[in-house]
Amino acid sequence: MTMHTPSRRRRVGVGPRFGVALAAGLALLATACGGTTRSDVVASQSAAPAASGAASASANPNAPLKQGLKIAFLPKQVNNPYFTVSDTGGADAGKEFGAEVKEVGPSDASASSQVSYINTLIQQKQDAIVISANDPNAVVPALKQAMAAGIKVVSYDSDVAPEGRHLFINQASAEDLGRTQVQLLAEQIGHKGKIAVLSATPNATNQNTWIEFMKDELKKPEYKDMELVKIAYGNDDDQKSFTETQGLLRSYPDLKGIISPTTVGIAAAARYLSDSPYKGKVKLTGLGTPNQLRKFVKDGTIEGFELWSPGDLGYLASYAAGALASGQITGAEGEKFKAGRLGEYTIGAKGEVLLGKPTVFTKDNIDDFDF
Ligand code: RAM
Repeated sequence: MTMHTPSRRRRVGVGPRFGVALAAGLALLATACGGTTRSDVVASQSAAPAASGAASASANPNAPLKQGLKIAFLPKQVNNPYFTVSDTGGADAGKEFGAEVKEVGPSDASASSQVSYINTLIQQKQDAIVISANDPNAVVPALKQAMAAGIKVVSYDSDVAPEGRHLFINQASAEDLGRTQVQLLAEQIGHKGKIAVLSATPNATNQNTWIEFMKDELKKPEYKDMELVKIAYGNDDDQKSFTETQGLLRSYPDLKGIISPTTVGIAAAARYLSDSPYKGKVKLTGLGTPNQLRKFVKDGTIEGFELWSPGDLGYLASYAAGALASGQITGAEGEKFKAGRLGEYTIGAKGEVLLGKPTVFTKDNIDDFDF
Protein backbone atom coordinates (compact mmCIF):
# COMPACT_ATOMS: atom_id res chain seq x y z
CA MET A 1 0.00 0.00 0.00
CA THR A 2 1.25 3.42 -0.93
CA MET A 3 0.75 6.37 1.29
CA HIS A 4 1.72 9.95 0.85
CA THR A 5 1.29 13.02 2.89
CA PRO A 6 -0.26 15.82 0.91
CA SER A 7 1.68 18.98 0.94
CA ARG A 8 2.26 22.03 -1.09
CA ARG A 9 3.64 21.50 -4.60
CA ARG A 10 3.82 17.77 -4.28
CA ARG A 11 1.91 15.28 -6.34
CA VAL A 12 -0.15 13.32 -3.90
CA GLY A 13 -1.71 10.04 -4.63
CA VAL A 14 -4.86 9.39 -2.75
CA GLY A 15 -3.78 5.85 -3.36
CA PRO A 16 -5.56 2.65 -2.56
CA ARG A 17 -7.38 2.90 0.71
CA PHE A 18 -5.57 1.07 3.41
CA GLY A 19 -6.95 -1.41 5.84
CA VAL A 20 -10.59 -0.48 5.43
CA ALA A 21 -12.03 -3.16 7.62
CA LEU A 22 -15.70 -3.40 7.02
CA ALA A 23 -17.53 -4.46 10.11
CA ALA A 24 -20.35 -5.86 8.05
CA GLY A 25 -21.34 -9.13 9.54
CA LEU A 26 -20.32 -8.13 13.01
CA ALA A 27 -23.57 -8.21 14.85
CA LEU A 28 -22.57 -5.57 17.34
CA LEU A 29 -24.94 -3.28 19.07
CA ALA A 30 -25.42 0.00 17.31
CA THR A 31 -26.42 2.10 20.25
CA ALA A 32 -29.24 4.41 19.30
CA CYS A 33 -28.18 7.14 21.64
CA GLY A 34 -29.97 10.43 21.67
CA GLY A 35 -28.35 12.94 19.38
CA THR A 36 -27.10 16.36 20.20
CA THR A 37 -28.98 19.39 19.08
CA ARG A 38 -27.29 22.35 17.51
CA SER A 39 -27.86 24.53 20.55
CA ASP A 40 -25.83 22.12 22.69
CA VAL A 41 -22.69 23.00 20.83
CA VAL A 42 -20.21 25.24 22.52
CA ALA A 43 -17.47 27.37 21.16
CA SER A 44 -14.38 25.23 21.45
CA GLN A 45 -15.79 22.36 19.40
CA SER A 46 -16.10 20.52 22.68
CA ALA A 47 -19.54 19.31 23.57
CA ALA A 48 -19.39 19.98 27.29
CA PRO A 49 -17.19 21.99 29.61
CA ALA A 50 -16.19 18.88 31.54
CA ALA A 51 -12.61 17.81 32.14
CA SER A 52 -11.10 15.71 29.38
CA GLY A 53 -10.59 12.00 29.84
CA ALA A 54 -6.94 12.64 30.67
CA ALA A 55 -5.57 10.00 32.96
CA SER A 56 -4.26 11.05 36.33
CA ALA A 57 -1.05 9.05 35.80
CA SER A 58 1.96 11.28 35.37
CA ALA A 59 3.60 11.80 32.04
CA ASN A 60 7.14 10.82 31.23
CA PRO A 61 8.24 13.26 28.53
CA ASN A 62 11.41 11.27 27.92
CA ALA A 63 9.68 7.96 27.31
CA PRO A 64 10.50 6.70 23.81
CA LEU A 65 7.65 6.09 21.38
CA LYS A 66 6.77 2.42 21.74
CA GLN A 67 7.27 0.19 18.73
CA GLY A 68 4.42 -1.75 17.13
CA LEU A 69 1.58 0.32 18.56
CA LYS A 70 -1.80 -0.45 17.03
CA ILE A 71 -3.56 2.79 16.10
CA ALA A 72 -6.99 2.79 14.44
CA PHE A 73 -8.40 5.80 12.63
CA LEU A 74 -12.20 5.98 12.71
CA PRO A 75 -13.27 8.87 10.45
CA LYS A 76 -16.85 10.12 10.07
CA GLN A 77 -17.01 8.03 6.92
CA VAL A 78 -14.52 6.23 4.71
CA ASN A 79 -15.74 7.12 1.23
CA ASN A 80 -14.75 10.76 1.59
CA PRO A 81 -11.56 12.00 -0.10
CA TYR A 82 -10.92 14.40 2.79
CA PHE A 83 -10.64 11.51 5.25
CA THR A 84 -8.64 9.40 2.82
CA VAL A 85 -6.04 12.17 2.78
CA SER A 86 -6.11 12.80 6.54
CA ASP A 87 -5.89 9.14 7.46
CA THR A 88 -3.14 8.57 4.92
CA GLY A 89 -1.26 11.30 6.79
CA GLY A 90 -1.89 9.29 9.96
CA ALA A 91 -0.48 6.17 8.37
CA ASP A 92 2.59 8.08 7.14
CA ALA A 93 3.30 9.17 10.69
CA GLY A 94 2.81 5.62 11.94
CA LYS A 95 5.44 4.38 9.49
CA GLU A 96 7.89 6.91 10.89
CA PHE A 97 7.56 5.73 14.47
CA GLY A 98 6.93 2.05 13.85
CA ALA A 99 3.19 1.91 14.53
CA GLU A 100 0.61 -0.20 12.77
CA VAL A 101 -2.00 2.31 11.60
CA LYS A 102 -5.28 1.30 10.01
CA GLU A 103 -8.47 3.03 9.00
CA VAL A 104 -11.92 1.60 9.65
CA GLY A 105 -15.30 3.24 9.51
CA PRO A 106 -18.77 3.47 8.07
CA SER A 107 -19.64 4.58 4.57
CA ASP A 108 -22.41 6.78 5.95
CA ALA A 109 -21.62 9.59 8.38
CA SER A 110 -23.65 8.18 11.27
CA ALA A 111 -22.85 7.98 14.96
CA SER A 112 -24.55 4.64 15.53
CA SER A 113 -22.34 2.98 12.91
CA GLN A 114 -19.29 4.48 14.60
CA VAL A 115 -20.31 2.86 17.89
CA SER A 116 -20.14 -0.59 16.28
CA TYR A 117 -16.64 0.11 15.07
CA ILE A 118 -15.51 1.33 18.49
CA ASN A 119 -16.77 -1.89 20.08
CA THR A 120 -14.82 -3.94 17.55
CA LEU A 121 -11.67 -1.89 18.15
CA ILE A 122 -11.98 -2.53 21.90
CA GLN A 123 -12.19 -6.28 21.25
CA GLN A 124 -9.14 -6.03 19.02
CA LYS A 125 -7.19 -4.38 21.87
CA GLN A 126 -6.02 -1.46 19.80
CA ASP A 127 -3.58 0.82 21.62
CA ALA A 128 -5.30 3.98 20.38
CA ILE A 129 -8.46 5.08 18.58
CA VAL A 130 -8.37 8.31 16.57
CA ILE A 131 -11.94 9.41 15.87
CA SER A 132 -13.74 12.16 13.97
CA ALA A 133 -17.16 12.07 15.59
CA ASN A 134 -20.51 12.17 13.85
CA ASP A 135 -22.09 13.19 17.15
CA PRO A 136 -20.30 14.61 20.20
CA ASN A 137 -22.25 12.52 22.71
CA ALA A 138 -23.58 9.36 21.07
CA VAL A 139 -20.13 7.76 20.82
CA VAL A 140 -19.02 8.70 24.35
CA PRO A 141 -20.24 5.62 26.27
CA ALA A 142 -18.37 3.34 23.86
CA LEU A 143 -15.28 5.56 24.00
CA LYS A 144 -15.39 5.51 27.81
CA GLN A 145 -15.35 1.72 27.66
CA ALA A 146 -12.36 1.93 25.36
CA MET A 147 -10.53 4.20 27.81
CA ALA A 148 -11.44 1.90 30.71
CA ALA A 149 -9.81 -0.92 28.72
CA GLY A 150 -6.59 1.11 28.54
CA ILE A 151 -7.06 2.38 24.99
CA LYS A 152 -5.99 5.98 24.34
CA VAL A 153 -8.62 8.04 22.56
CA VAL A 154 -7.80 11.00 20.36
CA SER A 155 -10.51 12.94 18.55
CA TYR A 156 -9.54 14.84 15.43
CA ASP A 157 -11.49 16.99 12.98
CA SER A 158 -14.84 16.67 14.84
CA ASP A 159 -14.63 16.51 18.62
CA VAL A 160 -16.48 14.42 21.19
CA ALA A 161 -17.47 15.49 24.69
CA PRO A 162 -14.17 15.85 26.59
CA GLU A 163 -14.93 12.97 28.96
CA GLY A 164 -14.89 10.68 25.93
CA ARG A 165 -11.32 11.31 24.85
CA HIS A 166 -7.82 12.14 26.07
CA LEU A 167 -7.03 14.73 23.40
CA PHE A 168 -8.68 16.65 20.61
CA ILE A 169 -6.58 17.58 17.57
CA ASN A 170 -8.33 20.64 16.17
CA GLN A 171 -7.59 21.61 12.59
CA ALA A 172 -7.81 25.37 13.17
CA SER A 173 -9.50 27.85 15.45
CA ALA A 174 -13.24 27.13 15.19
CA GLU A 175 -13.96 30.82 15.64
CA ASP A 176 -11.66 31.80 12.76
CA LEU A 177 -13.13 29.17 10.50
CA GLY A 178 -16.71 30.26 11.20
CA ARG A 179 -16.07 33.98 10.83
CA THR A 180 -13.80 33.78 7.78
CA GLN A 181 -16.29 31.75 5.78
CA VAL A 182 -18.87 34.54 6.27
CA GLN A 183 -16.23 37.14 5.40
CA LEU A 184 -15.30 35.30 2.20
CA LEU A 185 -18.92 35.09 1.06
CA ALA A 186 -19.72 38.68 2.07
CA GLU A 187 -16.91 39.96 -0.14
CA GLN A 188 -18.14 37.88 -3.03
CA ILE A 189 -21.76 39.11 -2.82
CA GLY A 190 -20.99 42.73 -1.88
CA HIS A 191 -22.33 42.28 1.66
CA LYS A 192 -25.88 42.04 0.39
CA GLY A 193 -28.57 39.41 -0.09
CA LYS A 194 -29.99 36.13 1.11
CA ILE A 195 -27.56 33.39 1.99
CA ALA A 196 -27.84 29.77 3.08
CA VAL A 197 -25.61 27.19 4.70
CA LEU A 198 -25.31 23.68 3.32
CA SER A 199 -23.90 21.68 6.21
CA ALA A 200 -22.94 18.07 6.85
CA THR A 201 -24.99 16.04 9.36
CA PRO A 202 -27.22 17.87 11.86
CA ASN A 203 -25.18 16.59 14.84
CA ALA A 204 -21.64 17.08 13.53
CA THR A 205 -19.64 18.79 16.27
CA ASN A 206 -17.30 20.66 13.95
CA GLN A 207 -19.87 22.05 11.50
CA ASN A 208 -22.27 23.05 14.29
CA THR A 209 -19.54 24.93 16.12
CA TRP A 210 -18.50 26.79 12.97
CA ILE A 211 -22.13 27.63 12.18
CA GLU A 212 -22.56 29.21 15.63
CA PHE A 213 -19.62 31.49 14.83
CA MET A 214 -21.05 32.25 11.39
CA LYS A 215 -24.30 33.38 13.02
CA ASP A 216 -22.38 35.50 15.48
CA GLU A 217 -20.32 37.08 12.71
CA LEU A 218 -23.52 37.89 10.81
CA LYS A 219 -24.74 39.97 13.78
CA LYS A 220 -22.10 42.62 13.03
CA PRO A 221 -23.36 45.83 11.39
CA GLU A 222 -21.45 45.24 8.15
CA TYR A 223 -23.73 42.29 7.43
CA LYS A 224 -27.02 44.11 8.08
CA ASP A 225 -28.07 43.60 4.45
CA MET A 226 -27.30 39.88 4.49
CA GLU A 227 -29.87 37.39 5.69
CA LEU A 228 -29.24 33.74 6.57
CA VAL A 229 -32.46 32.14 5.31
CA LYS A 230 -31.76 28.46 5.78
CA ILE A 231 -29.37 25.85 7.12
CA ALA A 232 -29.70 22.71 5.03
CA TYR A 233 -28.10 19.35 5.80
CA GLY A 234 -26.61 17.19 3.07
CA ASN A 235 -25.41 14.63 5.66
CA ASP A 236 -21.99 14.46 3.98
CA ASP A 237 -23.74 12.45 1.31
CA ASP A 238 -22.99 13.58 -2.22
CA GLN A 239 -26.43 12.99 -3.68
CA LYS A 240 -28.32 14.43 -0.72
CA SER A 241 -26.07 17.50 -0.75
CA PHE A 242 -26.76 17.94 -4.46
CA THR A 243 -30.54 17.65 -3.95
CA GLU A 244 -30.44 20.02 -0.97
CA THR A 245 -28.66 22.62 -3.10
CA GLN A 246 -31.29 22.24 -5.77
CA GLY A 247 -33.98 22.65 -3.08
CA LEU A 248 -32.33 25.80 -1.74
CA LEU A 249 -32.44 27.46 -5.16
CA ARG A 250 -35.99 26.31 -5.71
CA SER A 251 -37.15 27.75 -2.37
CA TYR A 252 -35.05 30.91 -2.63
CA PRO A 253 -34.61 31.82 -6.31
CA ASP A 254 -33.13 35.15 -5.22
CA LEU A 255 -30.45 33.47 -3.08
CA LYS A 256 -27.10 35.23 -3.44
CA GLY A 257 -24.73 32.84 -1.79
CA ILE A 258 -24.12 29.50 -0.11
CA ILE A 259 -21.56 28.56 2.53
CA SER A 260 -20.85 24.85 2.67
CA PRO A 261 -18.47 24.03 5.54
CA THR A 262 -18.00 20.45 4.38
CA THR A 263 -15.87 19.05 1.57
CA VAL A 264 -18.70 16.74 0.51
CA GLY A 265 -21.32 19.51 0.52
CA ILE A 266 -19.28 22.13 -1.31
CA ALA A 267 -18.27 19.69 -4.06
CA ALA A 268 -21.88 18.62 -4.63
CA ALA A 269 -23.15 22.22 -4.53
CA ALA A 270 -20.46 23.26 -7.02
CA ARG A 271 -21.48 20.46 -9.35
CA TYR A 272 -25.10 21.58 -9.22
CA LEU A 273 -24.35 25.28 -9.69
CA SER A 274 -21.79 24.80 -12.46
CA ASP A 275 -24.40 23.12 -14.59
CA SER A 276 -27.21 25.57 -13.85
CA PRO A 277 -28.17 29.11 -14.81
CA TYR A 278 -26.97 30.14 -11.33
CA LYS A 279 -23.31 29.46 -12.20
CA GLY A 280 -21.20 32.44 -11.15
CA LYS A 281 -24.34 34.32 -10.01
CA VAL A 282 -25.00 32.42 -6.81
CA LYS A 283 -21.68 32.51 -4.99
CA LEU A 284 -20.37 29.45 -3.22
CA THR A 285 -17.70 29.20 -0.56
CA GLY A 286 -16.85 27.06 2.44
CA LEU A 287 -14.41 24.24 3.13
CA GLY A 288 -13.21 21.97 0.37
CA THR A 289 -10.21 20.13 -0.99
CA PRO A 290 -8.33 21.83 -3.86
CA ASN A 291 -8.38 18.67 -5.98
CA GLN A 292 -12.17 18.33 -5.75
CA LEU A 293 -12.82 22.01 -6.44
CA ARG A 294 -10.09 22.95 -8.91
CA LYS A 295 -12.29 22.66 -11.97
CA PHE A 296 -15.05 24.74 -10.35
CA VAL A 297 -12.58 27.49 -9.52
CA LYS A 298 -11.37 27.44 -13.11
CA ASP A 299 -14.89 27.49 -14.61
CA GLY A 300 -15.99 30.42 -12.43
CA THR A 301 -18.42 28.56 -10.14
CA ILE A 302 -16.25 29.25 -7.07
CA GLU A 303 -14.07 32.30 -6.36
CA GLY A 304 -12.49 31.24 -3.11
CA PHE A 305 -12.78 28.67 -0.33
CA GLU A 306 -10.57 27.43 2.48
CA LEU A 307 -9.16 24.38 4.22
CA TRP A 308 -6.29 23.22 6.38
CA SER A 309 -3.99 20.39 5.34
CA PRO A 310 -5.98 17.22 6.07
CA GLY A 311 -2.79 15.16 5.72
CA ASP A 312 -1.06 17.18 8.41
CA LEU A 313 -4.11 16.82 10.65
CA GLY A 314 -3.98 13.01 10.45
CA TYR A 315 -0.19 13.03 10.82
CA LEU A 316 -0.40 15.12 13.99
CA ALA A 317 -3.22 12.98 15.39
CA SER A 318 -1.14 9.84 14.86
CA TYR A 319 1.84 11.28 16.74
CA ALA A 320 -0.48 12.41 19.54
CA ALA A 321 -1.91 8.89 19.79
CA GLY A 322 1.61 7.46 19.84
CA ALA A 323 2.75 9.88 22.55
CA LEU A 324 -0.28 9.02 24.71
CA ALA A 325 0.09 5.27 24.24
CA SER A 326 3.80 5.53 25.08
CA GLY A 327 3.21 7.47 28.30
CA GLN A 328 4.97 10.63 27.04
CA ILE A 329 1.81 12.62 27.70
CA THR A 330 -1.47 12.03 29.50
CA GLY A 331 -3.55 14.73 27.81
CA ALA A 332 -3.07 17.38 30.50
CA GLU A 333 -2.76 21.05 29.61
CA GLY A 334 0.83 22.21 29.13
CA GLU A 335 2.31 18.81 28.22
CA LYS A 336 4.40 18.79 25.06
CA PHE A 337 5.06 16.17 22.42
CA LYS A 338 6.92 15.98 19.12
CA ALA A 339 5.10 15.34 15.88
CA GLY A 340 7.80 14.41 13.39
CA ARG A 341 8.28 16.96 10.60
CA LEU A 342 5.60 19.23 12.13
CA GLY A 343 7.70 19.87 15.23
CA GLU A 344 6.63 20.24 18.84
CA TYR A 345 3.06 20.83 20.04
CA THR A 346 1.75 21.86 23.45
CA ILE A 347 -1.57 20.63 24.78
CA GLY A 348 -3.94 23.50 25.47
CA ALA A 349 -7.02 23.88 27.65
CA LYS A 350 -9.55 21.02 27.66
CA GLY A 351 -7.04 18.66 26.07
CA GLU A 352 -7.01 20.53 22.78
CA VAL A 353 -4.11 20.72 20.33
CA LEU A 354 -4.33 23.19 17.46
CA LEU A 355 -2.84 22.26 14.08
CA GLY A 356 -2.55 25.77 12.68
CA LYS A 357 -4.11 28.18 10.24
CA PRO A 358 -6.15 27.26 7.17
CA THR A 359 -5.30 28.36 3.62
CA VAL A 360 -7.66 30.30 1.34
CA PHE A 361 -7.64 28.88 -2.19
CA THR A 362 -8.38 30.97 -5.27
CA LYS A 363 -7.52 30.68 -8.96
CA ASP A 364 -4.19 32.34 -8.17
CA ASN A 365 -2.86 29.65 -5.87
CA ILE A 366 -4.97 26.51 -6.30
CA ASP A 367 -2.49 24.89 -8.66
CA ASP A 368 0.14 25.02 -5.96
CA PHE A 369 -1.80 22.45 -3.96
CA ASP A 370 -2.41 18.82 -4.58
CA PHE A 371 -4.71 17.07 -2.11
C1 RAM B 1 -16.13 16.92 5.51
C2 RAM B 1 -16.33 16.43 6.91
C3 RAM B 1 -15.22 16.87 7.83
C4 RAM B 1 -14.94 18.34 7.69
C5 RAM B 1 -14.61 18.66 6.26
C6 RAM B 1 -14.37 20.14 6.05
O1 RAM B 1 -15.18 16.13 4.85
O2 RAM B 1 -17.56 16.89 7.38
O3 RAM B 1 -15.59 16.59 9.15
O4 RAM B 1 -13.90 18.75 8.52
O5 RAM B 1 -15.73 18.27 5.45
